[in-house]
Amino acid sequence: MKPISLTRFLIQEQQAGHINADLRLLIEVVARACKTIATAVGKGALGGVLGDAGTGNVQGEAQKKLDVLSNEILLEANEWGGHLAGLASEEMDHAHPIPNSYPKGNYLLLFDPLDGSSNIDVNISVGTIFSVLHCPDGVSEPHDEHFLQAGTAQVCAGYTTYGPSTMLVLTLGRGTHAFTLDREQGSFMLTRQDLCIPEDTQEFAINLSNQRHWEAPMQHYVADLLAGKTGPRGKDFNLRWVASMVADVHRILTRGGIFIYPIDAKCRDKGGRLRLMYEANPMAFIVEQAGGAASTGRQRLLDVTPNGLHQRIPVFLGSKNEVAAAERYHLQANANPG
Ligand code: AFP
Repeated sequence: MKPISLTRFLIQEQQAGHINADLRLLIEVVARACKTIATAVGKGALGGVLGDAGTGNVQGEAQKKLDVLSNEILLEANEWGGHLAGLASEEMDHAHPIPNSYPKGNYLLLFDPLDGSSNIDVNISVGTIFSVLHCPDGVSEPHDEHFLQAGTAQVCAGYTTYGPSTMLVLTLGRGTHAFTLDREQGSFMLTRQDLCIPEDTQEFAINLSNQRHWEAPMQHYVADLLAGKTGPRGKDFNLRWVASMVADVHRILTRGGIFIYPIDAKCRDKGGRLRLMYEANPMAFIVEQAGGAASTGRQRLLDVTPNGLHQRIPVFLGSKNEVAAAERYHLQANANPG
């Protein structure tokens, strides 16, 4: 049977009363913007958009030209449609209100316009991550604080991965589904409905070069993974680390695994490496809706109450039994400190 398009999928969701017209429009607009980003990323050196932009973002990170371009593409696509009250991005210091010259809607859109951008110049998959919240009632000019809602408040989350194929992975709170871009038609087509992450895994994703900076429970947990079949876990594990969260999470959604970016001595004063609002929360929603789990190592990630738009957080996500195993090392350490 011919796969249905994203548009038809969203119309069916609206006809079933699961989403309204504004949310359908929002997702269509974001998907269209991601197609534009896919074209720019796909040009590589021919597009004159590789390399550094010569600017820095609020994170203190050097911006790639494609970071800036992707951010502009998402801003321009979403400002005028009347579905949003405001936007927030990894690449912008503060929330971006919808200009008064445009109609406003009731949704807040947060995004990392190009995650993994340090991989751009070496032609490794990168992606766009987005999250949708309700704008609080009575707020017409949303500021940073209006975005600070727990991950459980998300109405939609998704990412696009710009890899060998361009794929959009989406959850509306009723399962997680994958769409593949048909480059001839220019449409995202539903290629995987109700993704289901295997509960157990033998594959973990972590930047092992930080091992000496980890807290004791992390040292212990990973040492037991590396001990393999003859160690406490009784099975061998494989390691994969793309250093592009979208690529690592997409692999885990497809075949299982656990992705970890823990607190370590290098990032402790910042609260972690990955950002809560537009990286960890949308990915946690997507993973939970695919039967996986997402944790800070000590609590469910979606329950965290945000305290800053660019707040960072430790992330453990993927196969739920493996996330639970990693949590046990941390909870046992809490129970028996020292
Ligand atoms: P960039 O967007 O700066 O490449 O960072 C990517 C990322 O936020 C996430 O996608 C990766 O999992 C993680 O950082 C990689 O971090 P390390 O470079 O410290 O391994």
